Amino acid sequence: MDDLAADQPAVAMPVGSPVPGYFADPALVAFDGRYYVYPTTDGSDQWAATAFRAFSSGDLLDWEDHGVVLELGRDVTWAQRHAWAPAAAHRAGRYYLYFTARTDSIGVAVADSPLGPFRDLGRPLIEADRFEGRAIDPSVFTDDDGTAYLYWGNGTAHGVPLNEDMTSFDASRVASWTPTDFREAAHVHRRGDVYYLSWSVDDTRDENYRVLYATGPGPLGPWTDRGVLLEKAADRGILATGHHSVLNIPGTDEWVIAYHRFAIPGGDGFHRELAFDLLHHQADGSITRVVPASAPLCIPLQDG
Ligand code: FUB
Repeated sequence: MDDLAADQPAVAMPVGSPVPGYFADPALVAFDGRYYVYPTTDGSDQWAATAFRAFSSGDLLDWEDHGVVLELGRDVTWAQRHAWAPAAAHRAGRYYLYFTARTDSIGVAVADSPLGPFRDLGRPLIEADRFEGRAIDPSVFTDDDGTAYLYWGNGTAHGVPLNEDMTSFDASRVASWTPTDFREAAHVHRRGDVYYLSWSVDDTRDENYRVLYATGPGPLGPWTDRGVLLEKAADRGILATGHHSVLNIPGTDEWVIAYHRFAIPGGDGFHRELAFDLLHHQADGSITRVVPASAPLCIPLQDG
């Protein structure tokens, strides 16, 4: 780890996390035969991180740290702090990094490689107060027809098709929902004809931070509640499991949920660590509630 790690307090390092260190809000994706994870860098009071790092892996187990790929202030002139909750997407040879900054706005930066250098739009993609609730926690879902959708929100969840350029959208097409107990981190994935909206409940500083989900017939709902997807395993010291992303391992029916939890041992809402688990979809459209594991997960990724 380099200079950013030096800012982290001298709490014992976590065990059992695929990416050692204090990180949260993982966006787990597969690009061009390799896994990438883009997290929030944690370990500072009030989540004051100023940069985004990227990690890559061939098997989900061994991760290479590629360092900072986007730095607020230097690369993003409209924001200095609170680099939170990135999301990544790929279209036509370009890579898009969506991110929260300033605690209330969402930006997007573009690169020719998953590792940057990312060029920011020069202004927020979603300004604070443009839509109901706080503009944080972007995530991207690309449907089978190639249409990409952006989701975000705190207090209210929003979703909208992105334009072809991936850096704009028609505001009149924004759909908004208040899923049960919705706090933040709306995420959509699809398996077959079923679309899944999942989201985090409670406060990331509370050990009960958890993930609920709903299903629907399309990427913008309407949504039917399906209950808890992921919650703490307090008996094993696994707490505050939330702010996730879901990845279908390309070419398979294997699914992985990436999320964060209080770092083990000694973590809290500002000292979180990443965790991965398998997701098991059922024929009736439900997903088996995740039993959070303590051990790292390894799934080699084939080229393609
Ligand atoms: O990491 C900073 C914030 O904490 C995120 O934006 C929220 O989703 C919560 O995880």
